[in-house]
Amino acid sequence: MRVEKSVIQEYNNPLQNQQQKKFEFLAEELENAGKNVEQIVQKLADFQVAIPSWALGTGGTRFGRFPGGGEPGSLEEKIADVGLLHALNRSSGAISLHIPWDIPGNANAVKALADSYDLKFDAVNSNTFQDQKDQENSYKFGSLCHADKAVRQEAIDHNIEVIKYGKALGSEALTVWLADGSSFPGQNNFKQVFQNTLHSLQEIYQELPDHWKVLVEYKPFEPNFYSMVIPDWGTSHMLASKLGEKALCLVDLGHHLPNTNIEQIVAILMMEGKLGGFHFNDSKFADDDLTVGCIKPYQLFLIFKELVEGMEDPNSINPPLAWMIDASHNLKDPLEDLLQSVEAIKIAYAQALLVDKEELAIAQQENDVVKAQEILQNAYRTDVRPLLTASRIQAGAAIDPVGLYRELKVREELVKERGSFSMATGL
Ligand code: PSV
Ligand code: MN
Repeated sequence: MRVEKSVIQEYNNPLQNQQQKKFEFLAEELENAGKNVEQIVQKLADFQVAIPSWALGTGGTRFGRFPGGGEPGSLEEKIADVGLLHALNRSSGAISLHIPWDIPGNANAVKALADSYDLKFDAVNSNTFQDQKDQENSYKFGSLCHADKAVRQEAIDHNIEVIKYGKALGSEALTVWLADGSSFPGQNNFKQVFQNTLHSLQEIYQELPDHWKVLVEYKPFEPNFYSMVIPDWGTSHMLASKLGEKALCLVDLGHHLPNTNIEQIVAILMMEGKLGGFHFNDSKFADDDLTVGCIKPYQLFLIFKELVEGMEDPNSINPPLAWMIDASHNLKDPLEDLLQSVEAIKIAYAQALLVDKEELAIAQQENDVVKAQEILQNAYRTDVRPLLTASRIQAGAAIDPVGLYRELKVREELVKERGSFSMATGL
């Protein structure tokens, strides 16, 4: 199913007037406060966040999975789903693949298909956290960290193969997330598994094309509960520094213990030029994989405030970031959930763009804690949605992407096309 531009235009026409009024009201207020509204709307229109292939199907917990039907069963169908999202919001212009589930049979044809939806290929993800049917060794006790060189080699080769697929599709980054670790004291030698991981990553790094990056993701627990080989940003940073310039840290919002100050991590990594990418989601407890912004929208705003500060700093040494949603949907239609997530990300971005940096610097200099809080909360409490809508109209997206998705009965159409029992491959 494809959503044509004319359908979007027809949907927008009757809504445009009301939107214009809301936009003018807000724009005037912001212009009076010295903001460049046109520039903000342009930034929002340009903002793109990648969709991972594994977020297009219904996830589950270990207690069950309740698939909603019409899920994409092939790489081509996954691309079509992201194409749908991008047509509706014009902000989901990239797909992030997971190997081995998304191996492109004919890379040129897959690229052409993605092109027809105006999609790029974001970072490619390796998977050494499960065993595949044709695998010689088992990752049960680790992959890149494993005590046995043969297992490490198999995991290294897999990552190199992932780079090969990514190259064929025009991707420019490899994301490595390792489930490696131990669940019992004494199971692993902490130093040994770190060294093994470093040496394995060094071998992968050597195969990285010059213009590529490798993003090292960390996670404090799960599936291993006593120790993870890369549990935190410090370890990720240590590995990325030892590997070299093309290695950067990846922050996944769900990969922190409760109450971790993620915005501080973001600020410091960007200061060091070592923040490479971002996985968005939200959580109540840990890696809950909930819709972005559904639990802690203020935290998301504070993170974006640091991201914007880093991105807009002319002296920043941090490279451009790879943005991605990394979520799982147990209850909602995955595509609706993704539309909500993209919206939440753009809202936080818009709010962060409203922070008065100069005023904040003065308040900080004067230790005026009250003023500093007022400045942040003024930005956060601005209803920026008319700016987002304006950016969507500018980019040719639907004024209300979820509204149009429902009006077009997209899920029903997908169920008709693919059946009620088609299940997405991946996680
Ligand atoms: C691990 O929890 C993770 O966040 C990593 O990014 C994986 O690649 C992704 O989930 C899907 O398995
Ligand atoms: Mn992740």
